[in-house]
Amino acid sequence: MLLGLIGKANVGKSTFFNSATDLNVQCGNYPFTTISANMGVTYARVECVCREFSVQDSPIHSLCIDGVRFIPIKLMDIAGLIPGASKGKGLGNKFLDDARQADALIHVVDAAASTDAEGRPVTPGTGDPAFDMQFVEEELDRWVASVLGREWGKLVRESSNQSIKLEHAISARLSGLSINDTQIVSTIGELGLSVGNAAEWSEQDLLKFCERLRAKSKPIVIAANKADLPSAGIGLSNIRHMRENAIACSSELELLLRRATRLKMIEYLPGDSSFKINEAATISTQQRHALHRANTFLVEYGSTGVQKIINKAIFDLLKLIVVYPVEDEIKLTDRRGNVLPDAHLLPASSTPIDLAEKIHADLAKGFMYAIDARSKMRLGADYKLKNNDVVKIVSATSSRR
Ligand SMILES: Nc1nc2c(ncn2[C@@H]2O[C@H](COP(=O)(O)OP(=O)(O)OP(=O)(O)O)[C@@H](O)[C@H]2O)c(=O)[nH]1
Ligand SMILES: [Mg+2]
Repeated sequence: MLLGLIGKANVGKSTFFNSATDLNVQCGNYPFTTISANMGVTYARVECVCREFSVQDSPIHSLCIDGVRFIPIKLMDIAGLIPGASKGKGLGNKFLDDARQADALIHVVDAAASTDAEGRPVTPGTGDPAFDMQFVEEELDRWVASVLGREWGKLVRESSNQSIKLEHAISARLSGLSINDTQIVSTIGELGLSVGNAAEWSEQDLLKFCERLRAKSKPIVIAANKADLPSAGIGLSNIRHMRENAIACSSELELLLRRATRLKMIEYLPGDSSFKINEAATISTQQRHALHRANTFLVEYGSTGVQKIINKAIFDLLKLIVVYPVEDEIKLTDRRGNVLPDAHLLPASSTPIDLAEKIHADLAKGFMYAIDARSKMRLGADYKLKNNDVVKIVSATSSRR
């Protein structure tokens, strides 16, 4: 699973990326700072099951701090776009090609209206975040439409001559969007279009069709960034007018809090609603001032918004669940005695075989059954895993691992 950061040029995508991954890619107050996509790892924040089981865990790949578990997921920072990107303007299709790989998108918007449509800095409050938001999504839709439109006549002809179902021809052409035939058929139905007269679809029909397909295959959460700037008030309400579940955030303040945490000036976990200053640390007046700014933001918004946005993408858009595999269902350990060693993010309808597959292909090959650590009941191959399940996989091949 991969989350992608998209948005107009110069809205703070790379700052969001750095704040969420602890990496340090280039940021700058001008458009097209990022040219090639950056890849990193961020984390979902959940309440760990260690408290429920009253165990002291020792995770390996994920992280548990005082009962708060951080589970890794890949995050991609993508080049910015400007109006006309689907026709190649700015960095054009490069951006769109990268966006295609993501399973869900975080659309970063400059809520402070401090940049024009092409990402150039302007007096804060004079930009138009609502317009930006609309054009970015339209560019995505137009790009899908251009991929399909280029070959529409050919696809329709092939599907009637060679009796390939049209939905199949479409899903094959849009393979990067990971959209299935059923979704395509249901979208055609929702729009009152028909497969029978696909040759007659207007350009507008095709665009509407692509808009729906894109929304289904690349769900989006809006990150109303730069919400720390005074000019963000109006921008935020305009954004929320269009998308009421947009989340206000300040990537810059999240970055600041993480750096202060690394320097041991404060105690703070990503997603926290407050932080504690370590009075023994040496903190300059300027640093205290910056921390005060962050605190004011947390009091007003409840958090910096960065973790909330990542969690929304993982749990609301992708509807992933958290599952803890163990080798000993009594002690909840792996073979080395690590307690609750791992937590995995899996699609909601996953089975124990899917979990085994994620751990090791061999484990899945010899799958016999799984054991639920809570009930100690056996779970079959077709059991649908639930959020926070702790399971042992019993496999004929497990001893070879
Ligand atoms: N005040 C404030 N400034 C921010 C915030 N996030 C980013 N910025 C500033 O916005 C400018 C652009 O940041 P980047 O992260 O480079 O933006 P980008 O969207 O990656 O830009 P491109 O790669 O050029 O598309 C920089 O000057 C950042 O310091 C924020 O939350 N608050
Ligand atoms: Mg960038």
